[in-house]
Amino acid sequence: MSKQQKKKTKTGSHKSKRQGRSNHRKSYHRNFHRDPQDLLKKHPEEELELSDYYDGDVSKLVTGLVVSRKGPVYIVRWQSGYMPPPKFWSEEQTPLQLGDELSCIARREGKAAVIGDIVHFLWEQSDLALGLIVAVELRDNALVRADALGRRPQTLAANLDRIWIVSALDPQPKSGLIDRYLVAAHVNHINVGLILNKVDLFMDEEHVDELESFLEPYRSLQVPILLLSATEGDGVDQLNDYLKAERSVFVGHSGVGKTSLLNSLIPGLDEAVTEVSDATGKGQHTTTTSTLYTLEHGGEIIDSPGIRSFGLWDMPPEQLKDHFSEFLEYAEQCYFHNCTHLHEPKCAVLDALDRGEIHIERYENYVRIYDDLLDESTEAY
Ligand SMILES: Nc1nc2c(ncn2[C@@H]2O[C@H](COP(=O)(O)OP(=O)(O)OP(=O)(O)O)[C@@H](O)[C@H]2O)c(=O)[nH]1
Ligand SMILES: [Mg+2]
Ligand SMILES: [Zn+2]
Repeated sequence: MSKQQKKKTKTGSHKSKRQGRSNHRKSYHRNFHRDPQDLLKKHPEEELELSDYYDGDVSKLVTGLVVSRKGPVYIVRWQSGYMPPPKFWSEEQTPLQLGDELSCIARREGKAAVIGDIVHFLWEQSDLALGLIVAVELRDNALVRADALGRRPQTLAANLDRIWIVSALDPQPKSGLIDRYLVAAHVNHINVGLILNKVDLFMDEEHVDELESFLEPYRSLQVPILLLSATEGDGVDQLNDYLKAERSVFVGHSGVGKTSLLNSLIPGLDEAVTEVSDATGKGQHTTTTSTLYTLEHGGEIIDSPGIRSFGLWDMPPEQLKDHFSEFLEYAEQCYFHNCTHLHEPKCAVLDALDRGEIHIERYENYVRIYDDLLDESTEAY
């Protein structure tokens, strides 16, 4: 098998209502080992199901960056490490060079790898792949959500500089989703930016008002807000200025134009996009796998599948308030030091809300998310 390229399949994903079991939650950091060589020693060759090719020499570990995943196969960009000897390659294979991408499968701790992870692998020929990932480098950060049942963390991408939350007036934007992303990014110390795409469709007066009222709650937060048109190219240069110095990810509902933005940023890229459904007003979940692209002038951007909802992971309800950044300057003046800003007397956040200094929509989303988290944490077994 030679260099692998990734193409999208069109299978949908089904998510049912979340049923939180927060007591079962475990830190996702637990799986990671600092020293992959220790890991190889811990799990002998037989346990890793290695072929005879691997002779127990841990210096044969190779390092790469996960740029995509499809089922059990990870696409890894080879970054450094041991070059396999000529005998490794079969007759029909062309030996890879550093920087090339190859298919890998994973064993043991390697299975925790996600897009953006630095992984350690061994050269290992199999039906599916050329490499076997056995360890994942500790992450700087990760975008994590609760899985559909709310029982496990689902890591969407690792080692990010910025999350671009993409929306459009069509499909209808949901500020609740944006606020959940903002919280998840804040928890993990990842910068954010808001993109309002498809502005070419919303230039008339009526839509401009709608657009402004949608964006208003976010205007006072310290986050960049970009109004763009992926299809017309408006504002794309401004976005490029951010992207070129960072590794970032486009997230949001299906149909908002994440892949279209990628297509406009990378000349010649022609990834599949699909119209928003007339019947439901929603996107059609065209992108099904996250993929990392390297931009010509620097920077890396990950296109991700549109999501229906985003459940916060490992968030005790009483900590939520710390991740609504505009509350923080007032919270110090609340009478109770552990004020939740929900019902307490002498609450400085509620006073600021009354004075219009905190946006009502953001506050209402805070209450909604708080209630959701409370439901999860008190759910009976
Ligand atoms: N008018 C207009 N249409 C756009 C723009 N950007 C995207 N679209 C259209 O919106 C539809 C959805 O775009 P996609 O790029 O597939 O959206 P996506 O966010 O990648 O969707 P998923 O992959 O399903 O998550 C397509 O029909 C695009 O042509 C834009 O700036 N203006
Ligand atoms: Mg897409
Ligand atoms: Zn308060």
